[in-house]
Amino acid sequence: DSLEDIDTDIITLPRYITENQQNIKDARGDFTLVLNALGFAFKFISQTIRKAELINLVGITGNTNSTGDQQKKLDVLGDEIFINAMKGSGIVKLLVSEEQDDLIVFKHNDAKYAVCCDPIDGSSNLDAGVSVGTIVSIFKILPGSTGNVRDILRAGTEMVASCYAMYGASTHLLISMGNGNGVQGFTLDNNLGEFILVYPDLRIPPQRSIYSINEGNTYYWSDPIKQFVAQLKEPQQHIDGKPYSARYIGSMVADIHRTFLYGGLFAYPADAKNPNGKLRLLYEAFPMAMLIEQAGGKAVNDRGERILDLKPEHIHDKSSVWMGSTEDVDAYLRHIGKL
Ligand code: AHM
Ligand code: MG
Repeated sequence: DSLEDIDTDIITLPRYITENQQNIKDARGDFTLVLNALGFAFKFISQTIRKAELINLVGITGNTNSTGDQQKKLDVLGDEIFINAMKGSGIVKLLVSEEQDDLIVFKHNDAKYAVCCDPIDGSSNLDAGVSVGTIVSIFKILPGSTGNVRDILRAGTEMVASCYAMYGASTHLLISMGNGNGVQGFTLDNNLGEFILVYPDLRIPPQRSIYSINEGNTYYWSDPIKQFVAQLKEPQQHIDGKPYSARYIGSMVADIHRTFLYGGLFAYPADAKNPNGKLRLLYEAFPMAMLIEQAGGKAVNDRGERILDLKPEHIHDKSSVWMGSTEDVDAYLRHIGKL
């Protein structure tokens, strides 16, 4: 590479936000502060995960989190990093974290945003070096509110932004500011310490014969879901008589990231063990549904209802999910008679 090949006019995350400020829902300068704090949290968690193997952080702490899963040291650290970054921004009033039973209310009087997050999603995969991520939804607190749970128990359509960071071979960040602004994909340049725009206006392919589901749960599924998945494994007319391929990492961010780039269908349906599915509405289903829709895809629950129209009753509510390429989600909707 010669020096002439170096692009000196790259678009960093702060630059993207500054240049697109007029298109961002409700955003003045203060939304930039939220994004700066998020960017910092993602970099910090990314570094910590990469260090973890070396300094032997990996292991069970012995505590369990609010959802009863075994909690690992990295979950605790990721959670602390995230909470402190949001607190430090001075602009976030409310925070929901998968790792905290209760809503966190910060003291900043004029803070305007509510953030919901899963600090390290897919953490059961960490020891195997599989990609994990942080998933985030952002709401603006209601006019006149001083910050309480009603600012958060709202339909997904009211999010002002959502994003996820994936800590893989590199650290990727996909973000949507809603309002038809689409999805922007950034990759962390470790030397610069900046997220660089590498996938502007990412679109999800309209169809791809890939399904991503934990088929080990088949026994617990309802008959319509068993039938639908069985059918995917039969020759499909619309794809030259080939059946679908199975891809399941078991780390939502990684499975969704592949779905963004290649297309296909990701699902976590309800089953006899998890009557509302496994994934959390506020910080897993909502942000992913917003990103998927903004990229041209679809996201529904088992009953075929649009995820973003759902409204949680409790901060840790769950939802079944079917999301990804429009035509593949439509195949499910047709199967259940909703299209
Ligand atoms: P977590 O938030 O405790 O990490 O669980 C969420 C993860 C998702 O990343 C993934 O899609 C799903 O759980 C996998 O669940 P399963 O192991 O039941 O297939
Ligand atoms: Mg999770």
